[in-house]
Amino acid sequence: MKLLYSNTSPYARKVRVVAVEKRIDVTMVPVVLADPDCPVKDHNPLGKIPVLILADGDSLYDSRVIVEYLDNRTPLAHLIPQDHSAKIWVRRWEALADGVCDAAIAAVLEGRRPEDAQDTAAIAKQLGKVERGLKALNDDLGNNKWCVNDTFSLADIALGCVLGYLDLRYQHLDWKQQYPNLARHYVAMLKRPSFKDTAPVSN
Ligand SMILES: N[C@@H](CCC(=O)N[C@@H](CS)C(=O)NCC(=O)O)C(=O)O
Repeated sequence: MKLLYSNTSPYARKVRVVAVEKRIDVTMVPVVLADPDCPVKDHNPLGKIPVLILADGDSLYDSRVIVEYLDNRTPLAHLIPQDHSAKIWVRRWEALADGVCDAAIAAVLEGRRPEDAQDTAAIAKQLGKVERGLKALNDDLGNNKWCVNDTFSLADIALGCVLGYLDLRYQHLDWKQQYPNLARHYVAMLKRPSFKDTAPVSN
């Protein structure tokens, strides 16, 4: 299996962390989406990463589908609980964490356009989603060590990946001061080699 990914994609990081936690051998293929010959579109019509290319050439996307596939490849330490109720909560955490990523990335991309072409209302709208999302994640975590049933799961990985993205692109936000529960969770995540070794590097 091969994973098309980029080092700064929080969605791809989620998959990379899951692969390490599950000890599944995946060949990592870094791609640059802006390259005209980038292979992603050949495997995902949406042209988005991550994409997992299976041994038979079929491909899986998006990150939520890939993590479910990997989690079921081995019974070792399930990251998506088998229990339905716990699973739904884990997936809701993931949906919110990914949704904050969507908004944070959209605001960054808009902010990279020439200043006179930027839509400041659109940026403010996306930043509102980031702020509300972070507050909800912080409140929901409370004093718990892990997101759901105090057991490490995909919810924690998804949360760690959005916080890692903020650390990369939103250092000015001071989210660690504002959201101390999230800051504490992030410190716990960084103790895991799967998370530490997949940290994004700015480009
Ligand atoms: N919901 C998707 C989001 C994937 C996504 O938006 N990836 C970004 C990179 S961080 C991308 O490929 N963007 C290129 C594009 O939108 O054309 C997932 O979870 O995999």
